[in-house]
Amino acid sequence: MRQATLCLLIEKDKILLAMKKRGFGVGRWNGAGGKVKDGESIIDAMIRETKEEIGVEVKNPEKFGLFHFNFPHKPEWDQDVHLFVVKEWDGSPAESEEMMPAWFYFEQIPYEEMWPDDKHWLPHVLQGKKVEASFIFGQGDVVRKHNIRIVESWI
Ligand code: 8OG
Repeated sequence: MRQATLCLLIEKDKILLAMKKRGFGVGRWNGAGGKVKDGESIIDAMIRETKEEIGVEVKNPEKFGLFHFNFPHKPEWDQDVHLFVVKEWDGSPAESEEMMPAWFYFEQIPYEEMWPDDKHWLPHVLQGKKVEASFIFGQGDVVRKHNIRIVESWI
């Protein structure tokens, strides 16, 4: 299964999201991240993508989620995504060719302009819970089935 990363910067009651300007997920607010390259570790991929997409150097990332995304009508989109929450970093978030970052208060998160699964798991993560979840998507990126499990710690 293809592996990808997702990085969410959190500062007190605010989260950094970035508008995806091109490629997969274009037009949606999301964390930085992308595909893990051959021979690259998951954590190195997350650090690299976050630097490339929003210009910050991640410090002390903590793994908060593992997602299994399935698209039965488009299996080439299937992937596992590893979520990291980051509370320390160097540099200021900046726009790149791929993403335009902005801070949102937790209560103003634009769920309707995000991947439709995010509303199911992000509230848990904002409460400090770690999650493993599966999502099956139908045509039009509708969530057909989902399953979320709170994880105490990663093996
Ligand atoms: O390299 P590429 O642009 O394909 O990476 C896709 C990015 O989108 C990567 O950071 C993982 C992330 N991503 C998915 N699916 C979902 C999803 O359903 N919700 C969120 N929040 N992010 C997702 O690939």
